[in-house]
Amino acid sequence: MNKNRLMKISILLLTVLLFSPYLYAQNYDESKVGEYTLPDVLVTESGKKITTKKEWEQTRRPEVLTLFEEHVYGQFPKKYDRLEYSVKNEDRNAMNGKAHLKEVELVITNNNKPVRINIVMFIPNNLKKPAPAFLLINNRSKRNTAASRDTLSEFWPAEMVIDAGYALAAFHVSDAAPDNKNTYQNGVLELYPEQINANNGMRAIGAWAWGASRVLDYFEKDKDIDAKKVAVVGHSRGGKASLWAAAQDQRFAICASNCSGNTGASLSRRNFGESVERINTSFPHWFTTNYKQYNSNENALPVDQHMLIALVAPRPVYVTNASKDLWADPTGTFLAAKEAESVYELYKLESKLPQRPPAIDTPIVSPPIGYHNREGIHDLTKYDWARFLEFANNHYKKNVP
Ligand code: GTR
Repeated sequence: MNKNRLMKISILLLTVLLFSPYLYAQNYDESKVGEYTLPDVLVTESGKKITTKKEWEQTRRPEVLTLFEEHVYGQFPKKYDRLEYSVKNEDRNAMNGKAHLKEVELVITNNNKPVRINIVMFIPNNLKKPAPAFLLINNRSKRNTAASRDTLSEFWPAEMVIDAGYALAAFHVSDAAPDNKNTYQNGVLELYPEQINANNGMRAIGAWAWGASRVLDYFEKDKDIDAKKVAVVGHSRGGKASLWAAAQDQRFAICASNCSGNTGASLSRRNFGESVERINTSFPHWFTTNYKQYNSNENALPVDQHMLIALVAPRPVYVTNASKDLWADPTGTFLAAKEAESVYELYKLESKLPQRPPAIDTPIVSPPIGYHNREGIHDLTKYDWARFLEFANNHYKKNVP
């Protein structure tokens, strides 16, 4: 290659590098959001209007679920050969006698390939019957959910949850799929290798949600847990997975999705904060290959995220934001929750959400749709958990602690 050509190519590459942050610059200006039209959650692909819960359950719900599988999160294989579990560590007197600690290893096998999911769980000792539970899909440090309780993290305030009369469990996303674009296949996807090259194949977020479902399979065998009262909780990328888990697995009684933002609880078509192109570029291993065709092309999506929230209906769903987390688009999250109301209405469940986004720290903790925009940064805190507890109490009609 001659010198001149090399020089030209270098200049071009340098320019692209220099300007790439601008190519992905995100909008934070409400006046620049522009117009958009959401797909109607209650109109089928063939244009039929859905007016009853029967039509929703028989026609539109399966259709919407398939659209999300096909275009966004990928297939969700339900069959596997075996699930075995063993209690690796146990302390009946944990938390000064308040709780029963169990560390359980699940081994799920399919086609002779195993995946291991480790669960840490605390169960209140003073309950006479199986405990309702919260399950966190932990996307952050394992220290947050340490059985030793030597780090008391707000991300998983186990003592507070135990005091409120619920069991608390967690598993780490890396057991199901490492959160890495080069290694995410080393986990659940080894059980389903056909997914890897499929354009609608499962990716990391799908694998994390799948992991949550397997923990629920285990809960059904654990007499300490009331498997009919399990809330699945996730923060941010974990909150995208908690919504997808609750959409796919209707055994989850409640879903909490904290600061889940783009391709979680906030609307993709709203041009504010993180975009589909940005998320697909930063995290190519989270969603399907098909999803990449919606980069800068959100209007072509046959779904938007209000429809994911609606898939949780009639079960209660709680979505949140933090005031300084504009990346996750608080307004877009609130609007998505509002748009899901029409499906709850088919079940005669009246949403208590206000017409406009509520003020900061003004939570709506009445089912079926909970929402708050907490003062502060992108995080999962005691404030968030305390609201999830109130919401669950309201749903199960327990006294608020
Ligand atoms: C960000 C990502 C968000 C959210 C977040 C997190 O970098 O853009 O969509 O998932 O990470 O998981 O904390």
